[in-house]
Amino acid sequence: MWTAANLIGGAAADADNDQDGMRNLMEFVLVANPSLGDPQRLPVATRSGNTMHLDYRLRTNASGITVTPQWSEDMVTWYDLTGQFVSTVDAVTANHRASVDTTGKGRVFMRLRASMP
Ligand SMILES: [Ca+2]
Ligand SMILES: [Ca+2]
Repeated sequence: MWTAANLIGGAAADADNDQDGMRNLMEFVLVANPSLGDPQRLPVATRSGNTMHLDYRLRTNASGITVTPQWSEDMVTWYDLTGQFVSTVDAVTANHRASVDTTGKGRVFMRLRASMP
């Protein structure tokens, strides 16, 4: 239904129809448009003192899809974080924040990983 409504009926979850760098599954969980480049839906990383945050808006009705925030120092080995609920936005979306302590670390990268069975 979501793929039909967004003009990508039958497209694979790992395809990037609009070539904006977000695969269709990520477009779905971030409530983005799979047929239109919409970078404003991407997670935003900020740093406050020795803490790095990743803020993102998630679909709340994406049952069966697991979204895991992760961090890495080398973009090879990734470690899972627990995203914290921040606030409800509307009937189908909510804001979340994941944080990592950067004390003693070199570069810190963060990302979201979405997977479904
Ligand atoms: Ca895309
Ligand atoms: Ca898009």
